[in-house]
Amino acid sequence: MCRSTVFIAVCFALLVCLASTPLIAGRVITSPQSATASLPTETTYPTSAIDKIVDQSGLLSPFLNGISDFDQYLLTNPLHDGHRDHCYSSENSFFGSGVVIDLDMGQPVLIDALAIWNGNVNNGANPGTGINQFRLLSGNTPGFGDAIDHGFFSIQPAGYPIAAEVVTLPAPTTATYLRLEVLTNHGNPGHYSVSEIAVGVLAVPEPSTFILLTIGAAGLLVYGWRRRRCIDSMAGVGAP
Ligand SMILES: [Ca+2]
Repeated sequence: MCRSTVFIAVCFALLVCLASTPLIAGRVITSPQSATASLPTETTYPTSAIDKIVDQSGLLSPFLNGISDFDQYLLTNPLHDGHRDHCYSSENSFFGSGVVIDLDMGQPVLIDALAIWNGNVNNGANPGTGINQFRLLSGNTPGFGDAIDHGFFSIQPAGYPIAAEVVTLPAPTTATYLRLEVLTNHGNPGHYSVSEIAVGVLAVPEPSTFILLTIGAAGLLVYGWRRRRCIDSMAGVGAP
């Protein structure tokens, strides 16, 4: 087999690898676009509304939404202040009757982890309100008719100030919506609470970027082939 043929075969193999391998460029931390809860907000504290879990309220060191690296940010041990105005606290916690929190990412994204600052409302006085066990679902329709069940998880009672706990999905999944089906809290008989939830999103190049990369690789392949052919041709000029 001549050298130019080998060169073309190698380049073609690399091109096939490029075309068939998802290019994952890292994991960023992102707030869901919005959140809803099946239970109303605690009547006594109407400011403890569900939108407070997706607006970075209470985080002592905020992240750049959709830009900060998920792992690097969490390595700084970002804390939450636990203030009632910066978290969600439910009116009651009648678990077993479809208690859910739904998160809307606004568009399909490749999700592989959650960062949860659990509930410990009233500046650290109520760790029993924090979420204990929950089931995680994802989907691309608001009604979760196409839901994927990612299984059951358990998170620890929050200390004070509140540190994040990372929940990693069994496998990355593309979804617009996430649902936490809250099964138990850490013992408070009246309410459950959560301070903040952010999502770890794997960055995948846009299709247009991917096409440009592929075209570029194909161009390099052709250029290299022509250059190699030229070199082979020149080497053969003086041969006996
Ligand atoms: Ca918050």
